[in-house]
Amino acid sequence: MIKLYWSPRSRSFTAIWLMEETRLPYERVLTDITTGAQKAPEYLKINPMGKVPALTDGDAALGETAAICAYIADRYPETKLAPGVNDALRAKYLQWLLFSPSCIEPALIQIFTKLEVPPSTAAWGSSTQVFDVLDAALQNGPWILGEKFSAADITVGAGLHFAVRMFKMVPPRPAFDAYIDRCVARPAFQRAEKIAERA
Ligand SMILES: N[C@@H](CCC(=O)N[C@@H](CS)C(=O)NCC(=O)O)C(=O)O
Repeated sequence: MIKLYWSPRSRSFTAIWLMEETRLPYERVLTDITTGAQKAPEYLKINPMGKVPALTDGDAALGETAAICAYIADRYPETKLAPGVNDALRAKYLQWLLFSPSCIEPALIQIFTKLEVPPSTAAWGSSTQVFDVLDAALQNGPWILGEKFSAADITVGAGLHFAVRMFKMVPPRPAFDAYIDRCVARPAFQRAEKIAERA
Protein backbone atom coordinates (compact mmCIF):
# COMPACT_ATOMS: atom_id res chain seq x y z
CA MET A 1 0.00 0.00 0.00
CA ILE A 2 1.25 3.49 -0.86
CA LYS A 3 1.75 5.60 2.26
CA LEU A 4 1.76 9.39 2.08
CA TYR A 5 3.32 11.16 5.05
CA TRP A 6 1.72 14.55 5.45
CA SER A 7 1.00 17.44 7.77
CA PRO A 8 -1.95 19.84 7.66
CA ARG A 9 -1.58 23.22 5.93
CA SER A 10 1.76 22.43 4.34
CA ARG A 11 3.30 21.53 1.00
CA SER A 12 1.73 18.10 1.59
CA PHE A 13 -1.32 19.55 -0.19
CA THR A 14 0.36 19.05 -3.57
CA ALA A 15 1.05 15.37 -2.93
CA ILE A 16 -2.47 14.84 -1.60
CA TRP A 17 -3.87 16.48 -4.75
CA LEU A 18 -1.69 14.13 -6.81
CA MET A 19 -2.91 11.03 -4.98
CA GLU A 20 -6.53 12.16 -5.21
CA GLU A 21 -6.12 12.61 -8.99
CA THR A 22 -4.79 9.07 -9.34
CA ARG A 23 -7.67 7.36 -7.52
CA LEU A 24 -5.07 4.80 -6.37
CA PRO A 25 -5.59 3.39 -2.89
CA TYR A 26 -3.22 5.04 -0.43
CA GLU A 27 -2.88 5.55 3.28
CA ARG A 28 -2.24 9.00 4.73
CA VAL A 29 0.16 8.94 7.67
CA LEU A 30 -0.13 12.07 9.78
CA THR A 31 3.33 13.49 10.45
CA ASP A 32 2.46 16.67 12.28
CA ILE A 33 5.31 19.12 11.78
CA THR A 34 4.19 21.15 14.80
CA THR A 35 5.15 18.18 17.01
CA GLY A 36 8.56 17.49 15.45
CA ALA A 37 7.40 14.12 14.09
CA GLN A 38 9.24 14.89 10.86
CA LYS A 39 12.60 14.72 12.68
CA ALA A 40 12.03 11.25 14.22
CA PRO A 41 14.83 8.79 13.28
CA GLU A 42 12.36 6.39 11.60
CA TYR A 43 10.97 9.22 9.46
CA LEU A 44 14.44 10.48 8.50
CA LYS A 45 15.05 7.07 6.90
CA ILE A 46 12.21 7.93 4.50
CA ASN A 47 13.09 11.59 3.98
CA PRO A 48 16.50 12.60 5.36
CA MET A 49 15.46 16.27 5.00
CA GLY A 50 12.97 15.78 7.81
CA LYS A 51 10.22 17.49 5.84
CA VAL A 52 6.79 16.60 4.53
CA PRO A 53 5.52 15.31 2.24
CA ALA A 54 7.18 11.92 1.80
CA LEU A 55 5.95 8.69 0.30
CA THR A 56 6.64 4.99 0.59
CA ASP A 57 5.52 2.31 -1.83
CA GLY A 58 6.79 -1.14 -0.93
CA ASP A 59 10.58 -0.79 -0.73
CA ALA A 60 10.56 2.62 -2.45
CA ALA A 61 10.80 5.71 -0.22
CA LEU A 62 11.20 9.34 -1.19
CA GLY A 63 10.67 12.96 -0.26
CA GLU A 64 10.46 16.10 -2.46
CA THR A 65 7.04 16.89 -3.84
CA ALA A 66 7.98 17.02 -7.52
CA ALA A 67 9.88 13.73 -7.21
CA ILE A 68 6.82 12.13 -5.61
CA CYS A 69 4.70 13.38 -8.54
CA ALA A 70 7.22 12.02 -11.06
CA TYR A 71 7.48 8.67 -9.24
CA ILE A 72 3.74 8.04 -9.03
CA ALA A 73 3.04 9.18 -12.61
CA ASP A 74 5.74 6.87 -14.00
CA ARG A 75 5.22 3.90 -11.67
CA TYR A 76 1.47 3.89 -12.31
CA PRO A 77 1.10 4.83 -16.00
CA GLU A 78 -2.58 3.91 -15.85
CA THR A 79 -3.08 7.21 -13.99
CA LYS A 80 -2.23 8.98 -17.28
CA LEU A 81 -0.50 11.80 -15.43
CA ALA A 82 2.68 11.79 -17.54
CA PRO A 83 3.42 11.57 -21.26
CA GLY A 84 5.33 8.36 -21.99
CA VAL A 85 9.11 8.39 -22.43
CA ASN A 86 8.77 8.22 -26.23
CA ASP A 87 6.20 10.99 -26.43
CA ALA A 88 7.58 14.37 -27.61
CA LEU A 89 5.44 16.07 -24.93
CA ARG A 90 7.61 14.35 -22.32
CA ALA A 91 10.29 17.03 -22.70
CA LYS A 92 8.05 19.94 -21.81
CA TYR A 93 6.33 17.80 -19.15
CA LEU A 94 9.63 17.36 -17.33
CA GLN A 95 10.52 21.03 -17.70
CA TRP A 96 7.23 22.21 -16.15
CA LEU A 97 7.10 19.44 -13.55
CA LEU A 98 10.37 20.75 -12.12
CA PHE A 99 9.65 24.44 -12.73
CA SER A 100 7.84 24.77 -9.42
CA PRO A 101 10.71 23.70 -7.10
CA SER A 102 13.41 25.08 -9.42
CA CYS A 103 11.93 28.46 -10.28
CA ILE A 104 8.57 29.27 -8.64
CA GLU A 105 9.66 28.44 -5.09
CA PRO A 106 12.95 30.39 -5.16
CA ALA A 107 11.20 33.31 -6.88
CA LEU A 108 8.71 33.44 -4.00
CA ILE A 109 11.52 33.34 -1.45
CA GLN A 110 13.14 36.21 -3.33
CA ILE A 111 9.91 38.22 -3.20
CA PHE A 112 9.48 37.42 0.51
CA THR A 113 13.06 38.25 1.53
CA LYS A 114 13.65 41.03 -1.03
CA LEU A 115 16.91 39.24 -1.78
CA GLU A 116 18.99 40.92 -4.51
CA VAL A 117 20.65 38.36 -6.82
CA PRO A 118 21.94 39.10 -10.34
CA PRO A 119 19.52 37.34 -12.74
CA SER A 120 22.38 35.72 -14.63
CA THR A 121 23.57 34.11 -11.38
CA ALA A 122 20.18 33.17 -9.91
CA ALA A 123 19.04 29.74 -11.13
CA TRP A 124 15.50 31.13 -11.47
CA GLY A 125 16.62 34.32 -13.23
CA SER A 126 14.34 36.77 -11.44
CA SER A 127 10.85 36.60 -9.99
CA THR A 128 9.64 38.83 -12.82
CA GLN A 129 11.08 36.48 -15.41
CA VAL A 130 9.59 33.39 -13.72
CA PHE A 131 6.05 34.77 -13.73
CA ASP A 132 6.36 36.32 -17.21
CA VAL A 133 7.50 32.94 -18.58
CA LEU A 134 4.64 31.15 -16.82
CA ASP A 135 2.15 33.72 -18.09
CA ALA A 136 3.30 33.12 -21.67
CA ALA A 137 3.18 29.34 -21.23
CA LEU A 138 -0.40 29.49 -19.94
CA GLN A 139 -1.80 31.65 -22.76
CA ASN A 140 -3.24 28.75 -24.76
CA GLY A 141 -4.14 26.16 -22.14
CA PRO A 142 -6.24 24.76 -20.81
CA TRP A 143 -3.23 23.05 -19.18
CA ILE A 144 0.48 23.72 -19.15
CA LEU A 145 0.98 21.08 -21.90
CA GLY A 146 -2.10 22.24 -23.81
CA GLU A 147 -4.97 19.78 -23.93
CA LYS A 148 -3.32 17.19 -21.68
CA PHE A 149 -3.61 17.51 -17.90
CA SER A 150 -0.50 16.06 -16.25
CA ALA A 151 1.40 15.91 -12.97
CA ALA A 152 3.15 19.10 -14.14
CA ASP A 153 -0.17 20.91 -13.63
CA ILE A 154 -0.20 19.65 -10.07
CA THR A 155 3.19 21.17 -9.23
CA VAL A 156 2.65 24.37 -11.25
CA GLY A 157 -1.01 24.73 -10.28
CA ALA A 158 -0.34 24.25 -6.56
CA GLY A 159 2.57 26.73 -6.75
CA LEU A 160 0.51 29.39 -8.52
CA HIS A 161 -2.50 28.87 -6.26
CA PHE A 162 -0.24 29.34 -3.26
CA ALA A 163 1.50 32.41 -4.72
CA VAL A 164 -1.45 34.23 -6.28
CA ARG A 165 -4.55 33.19 -4.31
CA MET A 166 -3.48 32.08 -0.85
CA PHE A 167 -0.59 34.39 -0.07
CA LYS A 168 -1.13 37.09 -2.72
CA MET A 169 2.62 37.35 -3.22
CA VAL A 170 2.18 37.58 -6.98
CA PRO A 171 -0.39 39.93 -8.57
CA PRO A 172 -3.19 38.18 -10.48
CA ARG A 173 -3.04 38.09 -14.26
CA PRO A 174 -5.83 36.87 -16.59
CA ALA A 175 -3.96 33.70 -17.60
CA PHE A 176 -3.11 32.88 -13.97
CA ASP A 177 -6.69 33.41 -12.82
CA ALA A 178 -8.17 31.26 -15.57
CA TYR A 179 -5.63 28.48 -14.95
CA ILE A 180 -6.04 28.52 -11.16
CA ASP A 181 -9.84 28.45 -11.60
CA ARG A 182 -9.49 25.34 -13.77
CA CYS A 183 -7.26 23.67 -11.16
CA VAL A 184 -9.59 24.59 -8.28
CA ALA A 185 -12.59 23.24 -10.22
CA ARG A 186 -11.09 19.75 -10.31
CA PRO A 187 -12.83 17.42 -7.83
CA ALA A 188 -9.44 15.99 -6.76
CA PHE A 189 -8.18 19.50 -5.90
CA GLN A 190 -11.28 20.12 -3.80
CA ARG A 191 -10.96 16.80 -1.97
CA ALA A 192 -7.29 17.55 -1.31
CA GLU A 193 -8.10 20.99 0.08
CA LYS A 194 -10.51 19.49 2.60
CA ILE A 195 -8.07 16.74 3.58
CA ALA A 196 -5.05 19.05 3.87
CA GLU A 197 -6.86 21.58 6.02
CA ARG A 198 -6.80 19.60 9.27
CA ALA A 199 -5.50 16.43 10.88
N1 LIG B 1 11.52 20.71 -1.08
C1 LIG B 1 10.48 20.11 -0.26
C2 LIG B 1 9.99 21.14 0.75
C3 LIG B 1 9.11 20.51 1.80
C4 LIG B 1 8.87 21.48 2.95
O1 LIG B 1 9.43 22.59 3.01
N2 LIG B 1 8.05 21.05 3.89
C5 LIG B 1 7.81 21.85 5.08
C6 LIG B 1 6.30 22.07 5.25
S1 LIG B 1 5.62 23.07 3.98
C7 LIG B 1 8.27 21.09 6.32
O2 LIG B 1 8.19 19.88 6.36
N3 LIG B 1 8.71 21.82 7.34
C8 LIG B 1 9.03 21.23 8.62
C9 LIG B 1 10.47 21.29 8.97
O3 LIG B 1 11.29 21.68 8.14
O4 LIG B 1 10.79 20.93 10.09
C10 LIG B 1 9.34 19.60 -1.13
O5 LIG B 1 9.13 20.15 -2.21
O6 LIG B 1 8.66 18.64 -0.76
